[in-house]
Amino acid sequence: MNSEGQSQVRLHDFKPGNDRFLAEVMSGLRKAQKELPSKYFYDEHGSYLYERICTLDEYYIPRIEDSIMKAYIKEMAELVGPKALLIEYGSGDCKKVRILLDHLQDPVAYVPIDISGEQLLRVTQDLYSSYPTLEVLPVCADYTSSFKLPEPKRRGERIVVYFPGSTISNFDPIPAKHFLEHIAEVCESGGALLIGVDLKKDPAVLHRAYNDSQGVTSAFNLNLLHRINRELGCDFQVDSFKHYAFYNPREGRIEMHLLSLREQSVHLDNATINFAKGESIWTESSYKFNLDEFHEIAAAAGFKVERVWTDEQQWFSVQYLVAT
Ligand code: AVJ
Repeated sequence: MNSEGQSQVRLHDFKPGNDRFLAEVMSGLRKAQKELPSKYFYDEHGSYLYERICTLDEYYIPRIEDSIMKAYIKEMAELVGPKALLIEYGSGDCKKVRILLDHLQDPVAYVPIDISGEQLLRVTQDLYSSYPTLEVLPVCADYTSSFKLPEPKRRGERIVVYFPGSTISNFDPIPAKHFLEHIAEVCESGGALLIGVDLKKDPAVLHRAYNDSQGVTSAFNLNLLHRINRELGCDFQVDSFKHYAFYNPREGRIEMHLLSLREQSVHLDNATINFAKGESIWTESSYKFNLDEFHEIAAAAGFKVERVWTDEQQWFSVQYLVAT
């Protein structure tokens, strides 16, 4: 405890440097179909915009996931069992996990993992105020790369990974399988994964969710260019690009792009990158699954689907997968 009576939070820091950011931006912009990794959306302002997206009526995911969590939390807590070590990938504002923390029986520790270090410190403080006896071990990392998990003081009965919000949707099928394999290793046998998985639905609903009427998703997409300008010294004319999102039914995914409204060039680390008028940068994929499709991916990664909860319309699912 410090003089303000707040506990000193120790951040386990594996935050990647700007060199990795630059390398990934450069290689993405050199491809025939230009692309940028969606994980870079979440700087301070991007995280704020994402939180605003999550309050929009059109963006159904958080609302429905939350209703599923509330309806079935007792069953979920029972499956997780006592003395679990709870790890969350992409913990963000750490609000979703609270319902679990409120219902789990004596979890040994909670390990939030997020790329945004500032936010992680803030929310860890809040968690300590709400759950004074819970050991919180925050990890700042790009969870798609390897890092060492901190050791909790008490030994847990099992490791349970929480991966809500259908963040798995951002991975292409092969990386998705690899990522789930990695989680299966982290959980060890007997551990489990509680995951939010978005489902296929009327494309009109999907279209509205990624083209909201207030333009928050557009601002979220364009913020990536502002971030690249600021952190990598690039010179994107952000108002010469336009948010473009559509459902690709063949691939079963929403694609977000940034369209160049005119012929233009940008400069990045001594390179010049040219854009034709109408050319796009592909910034995000958000896959929508059938329950069978996801079942197959989970099985291929070493998970048995133990329980699936959905809403009445089957727009979203929360699934409990056990590592085999
Ligand atoms: C955080 C990956 C679940 O794909 O729906 C929201 C991110 N992108 N609006 C999604 C996002 C545009 C979101 N996930």
